[in-house]
Amino acid sequence: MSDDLLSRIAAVVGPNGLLTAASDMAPYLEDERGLYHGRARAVVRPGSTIEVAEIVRLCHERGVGIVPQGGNTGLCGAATPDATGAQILLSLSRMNTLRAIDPVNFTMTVDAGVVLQTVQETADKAGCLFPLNFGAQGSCLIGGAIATNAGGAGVLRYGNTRDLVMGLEVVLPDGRIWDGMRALRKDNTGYDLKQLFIGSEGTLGIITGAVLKLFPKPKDIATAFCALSNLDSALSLLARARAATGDLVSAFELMPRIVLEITTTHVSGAADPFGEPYPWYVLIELSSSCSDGTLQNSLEDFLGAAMEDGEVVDAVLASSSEQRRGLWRIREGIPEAQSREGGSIKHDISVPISSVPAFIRRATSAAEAALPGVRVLAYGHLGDGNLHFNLSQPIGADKEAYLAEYVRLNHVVHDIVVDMQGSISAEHGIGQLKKEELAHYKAPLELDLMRRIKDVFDPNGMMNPGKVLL
Ligand code: FAD
Ligand code: 2HG
Ligand code: ZN
Repeated sequence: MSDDLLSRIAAVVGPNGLLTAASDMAPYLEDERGLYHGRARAVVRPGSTIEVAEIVRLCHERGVGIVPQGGNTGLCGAATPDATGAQILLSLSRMNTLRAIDPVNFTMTVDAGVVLQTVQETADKAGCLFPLNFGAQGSCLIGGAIATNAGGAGVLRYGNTRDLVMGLEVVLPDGRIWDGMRALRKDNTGYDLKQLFIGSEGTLGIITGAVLKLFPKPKDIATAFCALSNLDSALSLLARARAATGDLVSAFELMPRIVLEITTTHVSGAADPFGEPYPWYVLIELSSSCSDGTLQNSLEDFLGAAMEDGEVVDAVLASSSEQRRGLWRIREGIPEAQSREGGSIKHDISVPISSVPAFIRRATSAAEAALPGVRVLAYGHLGDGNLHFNLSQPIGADKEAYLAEYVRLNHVVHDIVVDMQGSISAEHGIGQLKKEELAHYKAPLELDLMRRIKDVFDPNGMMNPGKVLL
C-alpha cells in the first residue's frame, strides 16, 4: 500500500480519523476472546457515510482489503484483520448520530455506530421498546448487531435482528452508496436486498445507517428464576408459560447447575437464589405493555400449577427491579465467568425446540467420551432452541493444549447437530472461527449460491477478506 493512499485517507477523515501507531491500533486488532491477533496498515474511523464511501472508493481503486468493525464484541473473529498487515480496518465507532425517532411510525433511524444500549435507552425515553438485548449491549454497535444478525434473549417474542430492521444504508465494495432507508412495513418491490446485508458479517458492504423497528414499551414485567429437577420439565414449562399468559413470555433462558457455581465464583453481584443446588434452572420473564400489574399474579399462578405437577421444584420471583437485575446478572455473567475458567470450546447451535433435551443428552455423552474431564455448559435461549453448548477445559488442564482440541471437539458436537437437523451457528455467525465448519457442513448448492452472491457484490474479494466463505 502506498503512502499516497494513507495521505488521501487522512485528507478525507482528518487527523482524529486515522490511526497508524501500533499502540493506537492494538485494541482494534485483537478479538473479544483473545483468539485472533491481526495486523493492519491503518485503522480508519470515518465520521459520515460520505467519508466511508470515499475511503472505500480509494481502497477499491487500489485493490486494498477492508475489515469493517463495530464494537469488536463478536465471538467468531469476524472483525479481526489477517496477519499480512495489508488491510485497512474501518471502525464505525465515530458514526454515532441518532438521526430521527418516529414514535407514531414506531421507527428509529440511526447511524451504524450507535451503541445498542443507547438505541434501547432512546427508545425507552420515547415510550417505546427496541427489544434486541444481550450481554454485550453496552459495547456492541447497532451496525455490528445488524451485520451479525444478532439474537439474544428477546428473540422468542420479537425475532432476530433481521426482524427488527426496516431499512438500511450501505456503502458497497466499489464505494457507491445504496440508500435503502425505507421505513415501510410493507414493500414487495422485488428482492429484499437489505436481508442480504443483515448477517453478512461485513463481506458484502459497509452498513452506515439503519431504520429500526420499535414496539410499545412494556409497563408490566414479571421475572422468575426457577429450579428444575430435570431437563424435560423445561420444555413443558415453556409450553405452559406461553399458553397461560396469552404468549407474553419475553425471555426463557436455560442454565445448568455449573453456571451457578461459576457465576457466583467469578461475577460480582451474582448470587445463588436458592439454599440448595438443583440440576437445571430457567429464567423466565413475562412482559406486557398494559399497566394493570397482573403479570406477577399470572406468573405466580402458572408456577404454582407447575410446582404441583412437579415441573418446577422451587422458584424465586423478583419483587423489585434490583432483584430482577440480580437474577439477570447470573445469566448475563456466564460468558465472563466461563472465560475465567480457562479455555472454552464454544458451540452456538440450534435444533428444533422439542429436540433440545435429546440433543443435550447425546452431545454431553459424546463430548465427555471424547475428552474425559471436559466440563459441559449447555445453556442459553431455550425459547429459540438455541444453546451455547460450551465446553470448559478440565480443571487444571493447560489452556493452550485444551484449545488445540477445538476442531476435534467441534466435529464431535456438530456431527450431532447436523444429524438432528440443527444449525452450527444459531446467532454468533461464522467469521474466521467457523468457516471450515461451514464449508464442511453446508450443502454444496447453498455454498455455491452464497459464493455467487459474494461475487455479484464484491467480485475482487476486498470486503472483509477471508471471512465466512473459504
Ligand atoms: P463486531 O464484533 O465489531 O463485528 C462483527 C462482524 O460484523 C464483523 O464481521 C464485522 O466486520 C461486521 N461489521 C461490524 N460493523 C459493521 C458494519 N457497520 N457494516 C458491515 N459489517 C460490519 N451475540 C448474539 O447474537 N446473541 C447474544 O446473546 C450475544 N451475547 C454476547 C454476550 C457477550 C458478553 C459478548 C462479548 C458477545 C455476545 N454476542 C452475542 C456476540 C456479539 O456481541 C454480537 O455478535 C454483536 O452483534 C457484535 O456487534 P459488534 O458491534 O461488536 O460487531
Ligand atoms: C449469550 O447468550 C451469548 O450469553 C454468549 O450469546 C454465549 O459466550 C457464549 O458462548
Ligand atoms: Zn446467546
